[in-house]
Amino acid sequence: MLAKLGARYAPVERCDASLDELGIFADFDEYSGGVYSSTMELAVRGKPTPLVALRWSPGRGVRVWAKLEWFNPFSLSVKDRPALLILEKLGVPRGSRVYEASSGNFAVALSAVGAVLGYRVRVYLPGFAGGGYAERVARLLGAEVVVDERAEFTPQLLERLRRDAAEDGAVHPNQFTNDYNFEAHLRGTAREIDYQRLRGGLRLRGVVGGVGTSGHMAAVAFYFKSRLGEVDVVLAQPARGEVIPGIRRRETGMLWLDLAGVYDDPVDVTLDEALEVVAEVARSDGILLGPSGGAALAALRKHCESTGCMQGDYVAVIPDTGFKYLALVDGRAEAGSDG
Ligand code: E1U
Repeated sequence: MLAKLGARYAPVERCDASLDELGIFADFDEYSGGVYSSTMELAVRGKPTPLVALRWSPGRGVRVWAKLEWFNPFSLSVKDRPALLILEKLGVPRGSRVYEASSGNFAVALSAVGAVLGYRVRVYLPGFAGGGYAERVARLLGAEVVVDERAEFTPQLLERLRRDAAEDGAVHPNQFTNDYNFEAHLRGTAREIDYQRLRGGLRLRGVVGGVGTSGHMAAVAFYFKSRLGEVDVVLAQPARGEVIPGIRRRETGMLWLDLAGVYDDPVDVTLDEALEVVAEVARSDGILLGPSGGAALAALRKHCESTGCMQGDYVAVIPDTGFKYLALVDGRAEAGSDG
């Protein structure tokens, strides 16, 4: 260490070597970008989010690449993309009221963009999201939060939201039916994966993810079916009676899966199965996926075991980080390791 600092004799009181001589500038050009004039610019232009090969694998010959969507700066999730595009296209004037239903991440993304653009945001969350990261972060961002304990999944909040929005003259972006949700992922998430697979020399065999509104996985499936023809699309949904934050069962209503030519039902995954994979990946790769990311990989493993996977590369979209769900992730992972 002392030699690296240019020391001829120890102890060193002063380092005579210049930064140049220390080789600090040797690989200065490896940075590209990284400077943004505002958080909005970072959210729009700070792309692509990383695609990283995992040591974790569902079986021999299958390599999984994780697209880490928690690198989006506002909601630390895949939901920055639709929130930004939808609000841009709506062109809502400053000071307007904006109401939206969400299971968590879209609420945070909208609250963050609303804080920057000067909207009065109100978000409606279903019971299971109450007290979690979304309620607390959205409030910190200045949004009003309504938690409806009776709602088991997000679309059940829409009737009340529409009534309130009509009374208050609020704008309702409606992530569930707004096609800019799908488009944000077609132009963003899917195109980035395409660029990254070409850069990384991937033999892309399949794409994997969970479904809520279906915006991101319908776009990714549509993109790669159009571009490559033969590609496995493996989707995860919670098994009946299970709650996995951010994803829900197909029959609760999703607009874009048919459009994307995805007719097979998603693979059923329990919360325990999802969290088991979260714990496995934490120990194999040192990163903590959110439960829906764990569900996506659990669905891939089931798919490989039942239908068989092609040899080659699968890209899994990981919507957010397990750091948001520590009580959930920690409790189950601990239980798993004890048993
Ligand atoms: O339709 P929901 O309410 O189940 O989810 C919508 C959305 C939200 O309001 O934040 N969340 C989607 C989501 C997510 O937060 C996580 C952690 N994983 C997966 C998804 C599914 O993404 P989508 O593109 O299908 O909405």
